Amino acid sequence: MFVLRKIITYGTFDILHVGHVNLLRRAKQYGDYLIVGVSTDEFNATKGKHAYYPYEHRRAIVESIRYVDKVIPEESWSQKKKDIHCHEIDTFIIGEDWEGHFDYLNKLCKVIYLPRTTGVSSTKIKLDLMKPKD
Ligand code: C2G
Repeated sequence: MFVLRKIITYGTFDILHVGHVNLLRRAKQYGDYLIVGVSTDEFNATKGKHAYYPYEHRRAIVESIRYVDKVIPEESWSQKKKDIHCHEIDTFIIGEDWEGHFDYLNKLCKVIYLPRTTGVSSTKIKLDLMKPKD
């Protein structure tokens, strides 16, 4: 019987760039079904982040990515255990900038930290676009 290997990851995914796409593509290689928890605007505020795109846009953009099978809202730091349980997740994956922060989930599922893509970030894009054209 074929068992669906389910993966979950979370993030803001503002101003989508190749770092996000690399993470999602590599995460999908660990299973068959990838769920992405996209941070709501309210949750972003608790992360001290103000996304350029509102949640509805970021959700629609992430949903359109071929590696992504389902998007759920990320509304709190504490929802991961419930998500892993109710979506029957086998593997939690996130970028290594979070190394160690989610080890507590390894009682429920595999926890994997993937290398980040260097040289690109939404913040860098915003700063570069603000620079006067030479
Ligand atoms: N990422 C990456 N390389 C980059 C930028 C981001 O691999 N150059 C990864 C991050 O490590 C993360 C994902 O892309 O796994 C989404 O990044 P963000 O949108 O910045 O997510 P973040 O604000 O870190 O939110 O509960 C977890 C948080 O919601 C994660």
